Amino acid sequence: MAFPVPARPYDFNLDPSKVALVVIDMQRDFIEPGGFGDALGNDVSRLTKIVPTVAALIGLFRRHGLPVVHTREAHRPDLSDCPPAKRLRGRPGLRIGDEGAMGRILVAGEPGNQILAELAPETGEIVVDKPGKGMFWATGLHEVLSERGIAQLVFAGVTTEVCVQTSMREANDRGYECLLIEDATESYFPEFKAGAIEMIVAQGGIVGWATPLSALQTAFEEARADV
Ligand code: TIU
Repeated sequence: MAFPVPARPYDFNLDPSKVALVVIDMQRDFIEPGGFGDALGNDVSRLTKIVPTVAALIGLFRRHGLPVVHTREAHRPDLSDCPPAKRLRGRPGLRIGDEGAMGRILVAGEPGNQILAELAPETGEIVVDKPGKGMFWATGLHEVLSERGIAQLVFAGVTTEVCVQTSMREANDRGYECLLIEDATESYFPEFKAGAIEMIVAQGGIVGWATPLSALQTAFEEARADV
């Protein structure tokens, strides 16, 4: 049975039979010193603060037996899926594919590319390596979700205005209803996080909905969602 989750710009009607949680790029590369986020000149410490909230959100979905999807921004070791326009962008201390403090930057299988141990995927959960900022580009994820009848996505992860927002916009265009958990996402730039959330919910929810984790938890409790 669907139930309402108080959200902006208005209640999100959550249907447990067709919802999945998507946790975007909670990988060491973005959250720990020596990774890609650090190489781009960012203060990565802001991002560690949401880890307990993301863990609680994952726990909520697991307790209710609902699907969880984890993504990583990851390139093949030969970088054949990394366009030069992406690799050569800016003047970072280290580029994608270079050897960093946690192995090769944004390369699949390297230590820095692993999801944080506290948020590690469990057996049976979907793990997607994505070469782009969005989770649908070159991943086949839409087909996987469609086969399972997933039509609603709850979003968490980093960074709000880059990979999270890009993935939400891609999802919105593919017909998914998208709910962002505001305190389970973060940016290196607080004003960009705030701005991204406002863009998402503006114009009647042009991209989707947003709400804090506490509102989602309470809604599950009140619905006694026994799924
Ligand atoms: N730099 C930045 O804010 N983000 C990324 O490069 N990737 C993700 O957001 N995952």
